[in-house]
Amino acid sequence: MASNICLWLWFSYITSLHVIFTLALSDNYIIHMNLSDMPKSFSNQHSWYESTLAQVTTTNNNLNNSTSSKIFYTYTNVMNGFSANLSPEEHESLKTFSGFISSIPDLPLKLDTTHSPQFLGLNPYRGAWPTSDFGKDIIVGVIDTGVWPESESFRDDGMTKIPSKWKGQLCQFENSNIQSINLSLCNKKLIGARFFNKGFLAKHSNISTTILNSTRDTNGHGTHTSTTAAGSKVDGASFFGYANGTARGIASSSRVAIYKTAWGKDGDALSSDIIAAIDAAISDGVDILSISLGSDDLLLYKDPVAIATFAAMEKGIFVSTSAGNNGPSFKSIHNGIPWVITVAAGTLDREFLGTVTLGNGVSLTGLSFYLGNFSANNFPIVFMGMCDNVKELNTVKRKIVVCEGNNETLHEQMFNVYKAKVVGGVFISNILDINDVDNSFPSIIINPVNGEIVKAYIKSHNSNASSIANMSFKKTAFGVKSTPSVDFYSSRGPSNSCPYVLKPDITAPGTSILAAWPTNVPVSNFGTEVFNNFNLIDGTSMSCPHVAGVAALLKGAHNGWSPSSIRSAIMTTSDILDNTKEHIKDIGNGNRAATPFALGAGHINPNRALDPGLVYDIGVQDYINLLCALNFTQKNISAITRSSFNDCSKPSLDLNYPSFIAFSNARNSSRTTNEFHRTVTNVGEKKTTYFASITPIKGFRVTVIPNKLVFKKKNEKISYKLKIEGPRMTQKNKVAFGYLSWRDGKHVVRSPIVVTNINFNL
Ligand SMILES: *[C@@H]1O[C@H](CO)[C@@H](O)[C@H](O)[C@H]1NC(C)=O
Ligand SMILES: *[C@@H]1O[C@H](CO)[C@@H](O)[C@H](O)[C@H]1NC(C)=O
Ligand SMILES: *[C@@H]1O[C@H](CO)[C@@H](O)[C@H](O)[C@H]1NC(C)=O
Ligand SMILES: *[C@@H]1O[C@H](CO)[C@@H](O)[C@H](O)[C@H]1NC(C)=O
Ligand SMILES: *[C@@H]1O[C@H](CO)[C@@H](O)[C@H](O)[C@H]1NC(C)=O
Ligand SMILES: *[C@@H]1O[C@H](CO)[C@@H](O)[C@H](O)[C@H]1NC(C)=O
Ligand SMILES: *[C@@H]1O[C@H](CO)[C@@H](O)[C@H](O)[C@H]1NC(C)=O
Ligand SMILES: *[C@@H]1O[C@H](CO)[C@@H](O)[C@H](O)[C@H]1NC(C)=O
Ligand SMILES: *[C@@H]1O[C@H](CO)[C@@H](O)[C@H](O)[C@H]1NC(C)=O
Ligand SMILES: *[C@@H]1O[C@H](CO)[C@@H](O)[C@H](O)[C@H]1NC(C)=O
Ligand SMILES: CC(=O)N[C@H]1CO[C@H](CO)[C@@H](O)[C@@H]1O
Repeated sequence: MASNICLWLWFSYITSLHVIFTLALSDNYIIHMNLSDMPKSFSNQHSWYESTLAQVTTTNNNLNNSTSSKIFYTYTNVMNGFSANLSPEEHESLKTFSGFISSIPDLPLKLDTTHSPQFLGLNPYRGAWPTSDFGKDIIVGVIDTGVWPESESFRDDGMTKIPSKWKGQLCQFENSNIQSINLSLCNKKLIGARFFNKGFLAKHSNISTTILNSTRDTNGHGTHTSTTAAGSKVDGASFFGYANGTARGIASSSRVAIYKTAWGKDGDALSSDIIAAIDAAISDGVDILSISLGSDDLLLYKDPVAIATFAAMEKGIFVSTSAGNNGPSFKSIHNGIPWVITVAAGTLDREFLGTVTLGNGVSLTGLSFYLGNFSANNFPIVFMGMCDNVKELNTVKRKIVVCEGNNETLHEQMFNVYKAKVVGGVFISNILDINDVDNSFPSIIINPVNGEIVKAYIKSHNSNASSIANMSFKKTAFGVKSTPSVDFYSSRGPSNSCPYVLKPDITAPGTSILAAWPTNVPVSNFGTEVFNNFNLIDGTSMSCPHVAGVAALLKGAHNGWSPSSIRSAIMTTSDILDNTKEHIKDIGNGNRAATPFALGAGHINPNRALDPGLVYDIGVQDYINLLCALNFTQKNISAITRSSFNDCSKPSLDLNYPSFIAFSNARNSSRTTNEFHRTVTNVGEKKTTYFASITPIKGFRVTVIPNKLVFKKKNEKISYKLKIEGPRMTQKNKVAFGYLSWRDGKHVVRSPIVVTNINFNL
C-alpha cells in the first residue's frame, strides 16, 4: 500500500539523519534482567538498574556518568528490565554484570494502514449488541498515533460513570502534560490518554522540537482505529457524500484509552515506546488491546509485541493485532503470535458509483469516487480511443471524453485526462477495485458492455457532432455480490515466527472503512489538501479494531472468558461463505477460494460468536510448552515470560488451538502424517452431544477419534485426536485445506485444516 511506501521512506530519512548529524554511535536497547539476581539491599528494580548502569559507566572511564538519564523506561508488568541509550562499549560491558539476561535492539514498527457494523450483522434489538449492553463497562486500550479528542465519536452523552476497575490517572494533551482527568479533554468515553516518546526522542534527538508532547493525533490513524473499535454513534457522517449514514464503533458503549506510541507525520514507532505503552495499559486496567502495527518477521523473543502481550494475556487482557499489508504472497504476515488474535482484511459489500446519462436518455452506472461538488449537464461527449495522445486530448477542453485502454494503462489514461482539464472522463474497464479510481476529477469507470452502448451512441451522432451527456456522482450502493473477499494487500500466512500455529486467525472488514479523523489532518486519496472529520481508509489496521470491538462485546456478555476462549469463539463461529453462498474468495489469488493462509478461520460473525457452544481454551503453561518445543533457550523464554525458570518438562508444538496446520515437507518421508490433540470446553447447553464432520481434503485422509463428544454438564472438558494421512505434497501444490466441524444441532464449531509444503526458516 502507498502508506507503507511512505513509511519506509520516512524510516530511511530518520536513519540517515541519525547517522549524519548525531555522530554518536550510541543506540537504544531493551535490556532483560533476572530479578532473582537483584541484591536484597535494593528497594526496587529501578534503583538496581540505575546502580548497575552507573557501574557500567565508571568502568568505561572515557565516558561521562550521566547514567540516570540514559534509562528512559523501567518496565514493570511486561518484562523485568529497562530501555536505555548506550554506546557499544557500555552495551558490551553491561552484558558482564550480574543479572543481565539479554538485550534486543530498539527496532521500528509499521502502522498497518461505517456501514461495517451492519455488514457484520449487528443489530440493536438482538444478538451481541444488546446482550453485551454495547460493551458498556469494557475498556479498550488502543496503541497507535494518538487521538483527536474533540471528535464527535468521543462524545459521552448518556454514558454511566467510569468503571471502578479503571486505574488510569492521565489524560495528556498539549500544554497539560500531566492533567487530572476531570480537568481535561477526557470524559466518560475517552477515559485515558498517554504518550510514549522517550525512546523515540533518545534515538532521534535531532527532531525533538518537532514532536509534540501530547497524545494528540497528528496522523489520523489512531483516531480512525479507536473510533472503529469503540466510537460513539454519530449521525450524518460521510466522506464527501459517499458512505453517508450513521458512524459508530463496534462496541459503541465501551470506554477508550489511548496510548500514543507512533510519532512523526507518518507514524514512526519504536519498540521501547510500544513496550512502555502496553506496560502502562496493563497497570491502568484495560480489558482489550488493539494494536494495528507490527514489526516484520522477528523471532518471538525479539518481537516487542510478542513480549509485551504475553503479560497482557496472563492478566486476562484480549489482544487484537493486524496481520500486515504486505500481501498477497505467502509468509508476508506479521504479529503471527500464538497468544494474540491476528486479523486479515476483507472487503465490504458497498460500492461508490456515478452515472453517465446519454442525450438519448440512457443512464449507465459505474464506479466513481469523485469527491468534488461538480456535476456535468449537457456537455458534448467524444470517444478518444486509448487516451494516450495528450495533444489530442488538449483540444477537447469543454467536453466529456470516453477512453478505452487496458487495465494496465488505466492510471495513465486517467492522468492524461486529468491533465487535459476536460469536463470529465468516462473510462471503459472491468476493473473492480475502488483504489484504482481517481477521486480528484469527475470520472466514472463503466464496464465493457456499457462501454459499447456509449460508443454506439457517440458513433450514431458522429456526422453532426451532437452527442451529449450528463455526469452525476456520489451514489453509495450496498449488497455488492461476492463479498466479503480477502483483499489483495492483506498479509498471508504461514507465520515465520511460529509456523506451527495457523495464522492469520480471522478476517474482518478492512477496505474503505469510514471512521473519525482529525479535522486538521488532510484526508487521504486527494490531489490537493482537503479536510473532513471522517475518512475512508484501507488496511489490516482497520480490520484489527473491528475484532477488538467484537471482543469487547463478548467480554461484556461473558465476563469470565479467557482471551483464548474469546478468540476461539470468534474463530469457530466465523463465516466461510460469501453473500453468493460460495466459499469466500481471495482477490490476491485470482478470486479463487481463499485458503486459511489468507482468510484464517473465516470472516468474523459477532452474533454467532456470542454462543459458540464449545471453546478451545489455552493456559499460560500451554504457551510455555510451545516455546520450549521451539527449542528456545531458557533465556529466550524468560524474555517473553519474565520467569527466571520456565518448566520445559512437556515441550509440545501441538497447542490447543481452534485450527490445524500440517507440514508435508519432512526431509525423509514419502508420506504426510500428522496427529493433533485437542480439548474442548462446553460453554453452551448443560447436556449435549456433538458429532464431527470433515470437509474432505483431496488426496488426504482425515480422521477424528472419538467422532462423538457427549457432554453431561457445562464447562466440562473432553479431548479428541485428529489425524491427517496422505502422500507427500508435490512442489506444485502448496496448500490443501478443509474443515472439521463439531455439530450438536444448535451450534457448528468449525476449525480450518491446512496441509502445506511451504518451507519456513526459524
Ligand atoms: C562529557 O562531558 C564533557 C564535559 O562535561 C563534555 O565536553 C563531553 O562532550 C562529554 N562527553 C560525552 C561522550 O558525552
Ligand atoms: C562521575 O561520578 C563520580 C562518582 O560517582 C563523581 O565523582 C564524578 O564527579 C562524576 N563525573 C562527572 C563528569 O559527572
Ligand atoms: C518534549 O519533552 C522532551 C523531554 O521529555 C523535551 O526534550 C522536548 O523538547 C519536548 N518537546 C516539545 C516540542 O516541547
Ligand atoms: C445518503 O445520501 C443519499 C443521497 O443524498 C440519500 O438518498 C440516502 O438516503 C442517504 N443515506 C443515508 C443512510 O443517510
Ligand atoms: C482487469 O482487471 C479485472 C480485476 O479488477 C479483471 O477481472 C479483468 O479480467 C482484467 N481485464 C483484463 C483485460 O486484464
Ligand atoms: C444528429 O444526428 C442524429 C442521428 O444521427 C439525429 O438523431 C439528430 O437529430 C441530428 N441532430 C441534428 C441537429 O441534426
Ligand atoms: C528441536 O530440536 C529437536 C532435537 O534437535 C528436533 O528434533 C526438533 O525438530 C527441533 N524443533 C524445532 C521446532 O525446530
Ligand atoms: C536467545 O538465545 C540465544 C542463544 O543462547 C542467545 O544468543 C540470545 O541472546 C537469546 N536472546 C534473548 C533475547 O534471550
Ligand atoms: C536467574 O537467576 C537464577 C538465580 O541466580 C538462576 O537460577 C536462573 O537460571 C536465572 N534465570 C535465567 C533465565 O538466566
Ligand atoms: C529414510 O528413512 C528410511 C527408513 O524410514 C531409511 O532406511 C533411509 O536410510 C532414510 N534415508 C535417508 C537419506 O536418511
Ligand atoms: C528535523 C530536524 O530538526 N532536523 C535538523 C537536524 O539537525 C540538523 C543540523 O543541526 C538540521 O539542519 C536539521 O534541520
